[in-house]
Amino acid sequence: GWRTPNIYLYQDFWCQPTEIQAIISMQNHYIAQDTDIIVSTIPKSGTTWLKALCFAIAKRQLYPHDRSNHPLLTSNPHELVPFLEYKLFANLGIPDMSSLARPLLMGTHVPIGALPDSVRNSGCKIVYMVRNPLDTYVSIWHFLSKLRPNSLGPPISFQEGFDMYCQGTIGFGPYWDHMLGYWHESLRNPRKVMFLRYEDMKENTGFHLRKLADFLGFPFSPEEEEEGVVEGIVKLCSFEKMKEVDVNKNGKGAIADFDNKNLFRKGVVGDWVNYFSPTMVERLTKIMDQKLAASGLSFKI
Ligand code: PPS
Repeated sequence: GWRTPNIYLYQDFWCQPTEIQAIISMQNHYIAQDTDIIVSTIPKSGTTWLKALCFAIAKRQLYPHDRSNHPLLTSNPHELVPFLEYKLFANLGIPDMSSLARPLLMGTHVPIGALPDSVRNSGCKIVYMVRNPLDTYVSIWHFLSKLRPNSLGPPISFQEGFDMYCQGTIGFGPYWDHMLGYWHESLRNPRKVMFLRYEDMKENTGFHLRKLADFLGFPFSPEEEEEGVVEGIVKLCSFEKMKEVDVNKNGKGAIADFDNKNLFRKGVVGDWVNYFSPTMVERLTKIMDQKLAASGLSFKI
C-alpha cells in the first residue's frame, strides 16, 4: 500500500499540519481589498514565474523593468509576492496588512473554495496557473527529494510518489479538484479569475503577458509597446535570468527554510519524457481525462 507521510485532509484538500494553522488564520483574518492580486497555483506549476510577472507588471510605475536595482534583481519573487499561508499568516500572528504597499500581491496554494468570502465579494483579482500534470509531478518529486529527509519524512521513490499523486494525495490536491475549481470560476467570472497555462506562457510569453496586464488593470500603453517594455519584462522574468540572480542562487528562506535555488531547476516543458514509462503516462492520462471530462479543460502532452 501507499503511505501518506505527514499529510492530512483539511476541508477537502491535503496539507501538512503546519500549513493548516496558517490556513485557518488566513481564512479568519484575511480581508481582501478591491486592489488585491492573488496568484494561485498547485505547487510546482509555475508560481515563482507568475509571481515575478505579476509583480513586474503591477509595479512598473514604481520600478521600471530596466532599472539595475529592480526588486526582482535583489529579491526572490516569493519575498515580493508573499504566500498567504507561508508568510503573511504563518507564525500564528495576524499581520497588519493595512501598512503594506498597494496594490498588494500575494500568493496561495489553497483551492478556490478555501479562500475567504471577501475574495469573492471584493473586486480583488485571482490569477491561476496550471501546468501539465506530468511535468508538475516531475518537478514536485525533484523538489521534495531535495528537501527530504526532514520533517516531511524519508525520501520517496518516483513510483511511490506517483501512486500518491494518482490518488490525489499531494499538497493542496487532489490536483484535478484544484484546477477545476479555478477553471469553473474563470468561466463564470472571467473578470475575477484568469486561468493561464505554463505551456502557453512558455510558448508565447509576450502575448500572454499582455493579456495578463489587461486583466490586472495595468495594460501596456502604445508608448510602452514602442519602448519594448513587454519584451523587457519577459526577459527580466525569464528562467535563465532569474536563475542567475544572486539571491536566487545563494539565498534561502524565500518561502520556507530551504535554499532558494531549489525553485529553479530546469524550467522547460516536456521534461517528463525523461522519467515516465508508457504505463505511467497512460495511467495518469486516463485519470485526467476522466476527471476533466465535460469540463472543457484538457492537457496536451
Ligand atoms: S513553488 O514552490 O510552488 O512556488 O514552485 P513553482 O515556482 O510553482 O515551480 C517551480 C518550477 O517552475 C520552474 N521555474 C520557472 N519556469 C519558467 N520561468 C521561470 N522564471 C521559472 N522559475 C522557476 C522551476 O524550474 C520549476 O520547474 P522544474 O520543471 O522543476 O524545472
